[in-house]
Amino acid sequence: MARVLPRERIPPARLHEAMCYAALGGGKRLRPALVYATGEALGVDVQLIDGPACAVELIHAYSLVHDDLPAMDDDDLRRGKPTCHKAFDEATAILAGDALQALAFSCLAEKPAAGADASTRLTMVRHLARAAGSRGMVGGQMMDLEAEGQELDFAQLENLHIHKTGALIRVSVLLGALCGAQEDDTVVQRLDHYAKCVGLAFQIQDDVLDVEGSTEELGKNSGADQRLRKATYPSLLGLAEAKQHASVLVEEAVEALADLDARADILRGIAHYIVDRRS
Ligand code: GRG
Repeated sequence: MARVLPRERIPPARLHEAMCYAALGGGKRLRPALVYATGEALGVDVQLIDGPACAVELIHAYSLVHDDLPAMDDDDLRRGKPTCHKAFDEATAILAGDALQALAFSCLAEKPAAGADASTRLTMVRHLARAAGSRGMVGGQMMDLEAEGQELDFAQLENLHIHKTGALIRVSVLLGALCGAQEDDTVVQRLDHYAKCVGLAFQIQDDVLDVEGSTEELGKNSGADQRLRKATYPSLLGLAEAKQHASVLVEEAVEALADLDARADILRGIAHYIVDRRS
């Protein structure tokens, strides 16, 4: 990530500083971990997966910068530090997010991934664009904004999160898989099922932590969902049932990997980590 980001001192320095601040300032790195772990499960040399791994994390970093803006969630704390627009200013944060998104696609186009010929790289670009755009994450964010103060039923809430959080998690696994297999291989379908389950479980745990976690543990303000009157899994199902639902999804995710050998253990570990994590 540090290698692909522009140097902070190169003009426009303030923009480059804001990009590095947003992208290199911590975080769990879940999405790139999924890209690497999926490659590992398929026997791909993980050293060769940096391009897609950086691409998904850069999209994620941009989404957090924009999500924290006053026009969206209006948050002042992210990863234990002032949000990008607080550390810089709103206009710089918007531009930094825009530039991080563009950089993500250049990582796929310019940095050869393992086994990725030009046509596979084009497939990766197509999938990432869809997952990040209006039929994926950004579409989910729009649904989220429209749902503020509304009552959602379970299917509507799930659909929102399949887009807002799930799409990027799902494409992370897919990009890792494309480094070692063809799009229509059965193993890719199984990995995709794993990713769908893990994406939803991740969001449920995120909702649970927003209720149970402290601002200090999370590195972001806890209780934000209630303040913004957002529909969440705990508000819809209750805390205990939300946790139970997440555990069932994790089991389903691990089952989807049944045909894979011990090289898929990191993916199995990530599935469990998703619901055990405290931040
Ligand atoms: C603004 C274009 C745009 C999209 C925003 C992803 C997203 C869509 C908003 C983030 C808001 C949020 C709290 C979503 C819930 C799940 C989520 C993505 C949490 C943050 O991801 P983590 O926990 O963050 O992986 P770290 O900091 O660990 O990388």
